[in-house]
Amino acid sequence: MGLPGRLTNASLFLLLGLAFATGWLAFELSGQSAKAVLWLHAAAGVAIVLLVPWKSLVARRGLRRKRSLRWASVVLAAGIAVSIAFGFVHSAGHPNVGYLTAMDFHVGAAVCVIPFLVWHVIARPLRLRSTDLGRRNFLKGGLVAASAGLAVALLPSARRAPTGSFEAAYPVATQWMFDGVPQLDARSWRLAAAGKTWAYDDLAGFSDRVSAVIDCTGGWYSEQVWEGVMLERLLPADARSHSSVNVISHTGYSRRFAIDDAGRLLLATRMAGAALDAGHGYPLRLVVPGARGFNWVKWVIAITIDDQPSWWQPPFPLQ
Ligand SMILES: Nc1nc2c(c(=O)[nH]1)N[C@H]1C(S)=C(S)[C@@H](COP(=O)(O)O)O[C@H]1N2
Ligand SMILES: [Mo]
Repeated sequence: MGLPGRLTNASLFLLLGLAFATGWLAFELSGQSAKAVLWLHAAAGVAIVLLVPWKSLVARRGLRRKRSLRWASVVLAAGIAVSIAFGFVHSAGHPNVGYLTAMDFHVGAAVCVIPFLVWHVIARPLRLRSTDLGRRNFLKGGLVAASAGLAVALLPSARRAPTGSFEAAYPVATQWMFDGVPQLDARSWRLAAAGKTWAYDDLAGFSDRVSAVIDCTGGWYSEQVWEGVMLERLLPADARSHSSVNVISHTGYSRRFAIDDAGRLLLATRMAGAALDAGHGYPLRLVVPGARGFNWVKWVIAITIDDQPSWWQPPFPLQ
């Protein structure tokens, strides 16, 4: 069963685009809404693997032509191979590889190949012809897509959380990227919330309780009982006339939320009945039921409300 090289190339390009788009989107989603997106993501990965025999014919022909920058094509192929391999490692149930997680390698390699992929399609443009899109090739494409979709059902990750995360014993501390763990002293710590200042003991006196799953994009989740004060209680009565609420960490890390979502945000001083420890955000951390871990700002020191739209922030934290 042959596929024309041109069609193989165009399909791979589309599949890589799909894998990138669904990968990033899945990082923003949690719970059931992530499921379909991750299914597509995994199926795109499997389909790329299924196309390797055809692509290797194309690539062998290309390499023989000794064009300039051949090494860049090799780096691109190797990067994609590493990313996909660690995607399978994660889905097969091996969260950690040395100090890093399989997800670190999976995402890291994918991000590194972006410039190489852009270069590749500029230097070796796709040349699809209308004759490539005949009925037989559509059937072959459908067969690849169906096999990929079925293969995903066989992956162990299909039987985990909808995000593919493992249920984990709660790790010591997980950072998005570069934040350190500040050692804060609750006696001098203050929370500035929309014009009012709160001391730790004021907040520790509340006992609003929420059971919620923290699901980190690194690939683990844990359900815990969080206790503290519903954020809305600290806002002025007219808060709802504003658009968004910004929750800011001692480290400068911050996340913004629509004011209509403020009602489900909890500022926690305790987890599982005990005061938070430094790694988990002591003295105060945000709990955002239904949202990925990177929204759960730790070491909160300030809360502001304003009229900027809630999406007025980088889609992912930058630190
Ligand atoms: N200030 C700050 N808050 C943060 C982070 C960070 O790097 N800095 N990482 C986030 C990420 S990615 C996750 S998954 C959770 C992890 O919380 P934990 O360390 O209590 O498990 O904290 C979030 N809050
Ligand atoms: Mo995370």
